[in-house]
Amino acid sequence: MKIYFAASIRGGRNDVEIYKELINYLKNDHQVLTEHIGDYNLSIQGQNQLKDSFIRNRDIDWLKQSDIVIAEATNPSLGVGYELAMAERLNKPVIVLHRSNGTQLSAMIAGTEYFTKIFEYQTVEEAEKILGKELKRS
Ligand code: 6IA
Repeated sequence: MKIYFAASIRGGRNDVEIYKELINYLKNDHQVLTEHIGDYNLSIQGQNQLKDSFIRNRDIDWLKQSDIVIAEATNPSLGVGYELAMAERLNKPVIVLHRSNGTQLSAMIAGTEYFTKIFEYQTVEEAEKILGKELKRS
């Protein structure tokens, strides 16, 4: 399956280690189109040579190509919110992961009926179990 993994970049990179672990887990059985999300070097300084419009259009193309969108939404990110709204518009299956000991998930995500698969987790192992189970189903 082609997976579009969405997570915070300019919203803050505190959870990059978690993104990396989840992406590596998904890569065992699937193609992750957005591997760079788990890349330490993609910081606020990273990819500065790329124009924002290029990044945006490339990401939307990938989102269109994907079979499913998986968002780690603990660290609030405008980009992830935008991608989730786009996934809804394109009718893509969506899984939202959110750490219970982190922030509170935005009402605009938690309150959107389209997002039926929102999962709270605490450890990466727990998140992997959720993803394993859900991806078997879809
Ligand atoms: O608002 P945010 O930056 O937190 O948005 C993060 C989301 O938007 C991610 O799920 C990405 O798919 C997408 N996104 C935002 N910025 C980039 C990017 N480079 N490269 C790829 N995808 C991105 C930004 C470089 C910048 C830090 C200089």
